[in-house]
Amino acid sequence: MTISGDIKKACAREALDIIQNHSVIGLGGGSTISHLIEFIREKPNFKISVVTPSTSTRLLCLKNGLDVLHTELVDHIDLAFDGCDQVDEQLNALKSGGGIHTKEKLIASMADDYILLVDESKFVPVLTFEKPVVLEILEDSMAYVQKKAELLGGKPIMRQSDAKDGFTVSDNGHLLMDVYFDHVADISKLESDLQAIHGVIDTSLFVDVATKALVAGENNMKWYSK
Ligand code: ABF
Repeated sequence: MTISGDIKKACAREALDIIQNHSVIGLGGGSTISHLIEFIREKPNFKISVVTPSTSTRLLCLKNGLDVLHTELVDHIDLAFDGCDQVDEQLNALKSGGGIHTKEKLIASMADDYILLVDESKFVPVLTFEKPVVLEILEDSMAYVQKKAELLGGKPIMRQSDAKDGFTVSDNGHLLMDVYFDHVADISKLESDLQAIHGVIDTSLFVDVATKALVAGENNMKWYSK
């Protein structure tokens, strides 16, 4: 199913309505967030400050005249918004885009609410794991984490960068490992088992992280809360 940009725009516009003026908001990545940034710019006399883990989102905010704060100086965020690849009915989510999930989870933990903005094609009863769980790992732990991920039933593949014909390095200077799972019986257990592997910095499985989700369909919009 191809999702029209109009659905993503409608989702972003609905999200705009809950942002208070003079608040500090977190913005993740993806096209829906890009629409939200454009809508914020269009709102007259609307002054908000942004915290973001995403370089492309930071640049887009600056180009749109938004005030972007240095994350290291922020200890509280009113609302944080993000996209994801898939979210289930318990608001567990899988994100596997740019490998910035470690910082995305930091932003989420700082926020009173962490809200996923998705089109209905991404809202599923149970996560299907068509996309990999991404691990940010310490370089020294590569072979060890690969072995542990295989013992958990995963198929680990180090993320390669064609440009540098070597391993992709995250914004934090660590390596990224894409782990594919055919089937996951217990998402919470998988997340805690992966987190327990020494060398794993964080995973792109968001279990008990999102507090709300806004799901946009062709003709409807639905809010979900934890
Ligand atoms: C990002 O949002 C990634 O996790 C994910 O790939 C992307 C999807 O957002 P959208 O559907 O709005 O493009 O955070």
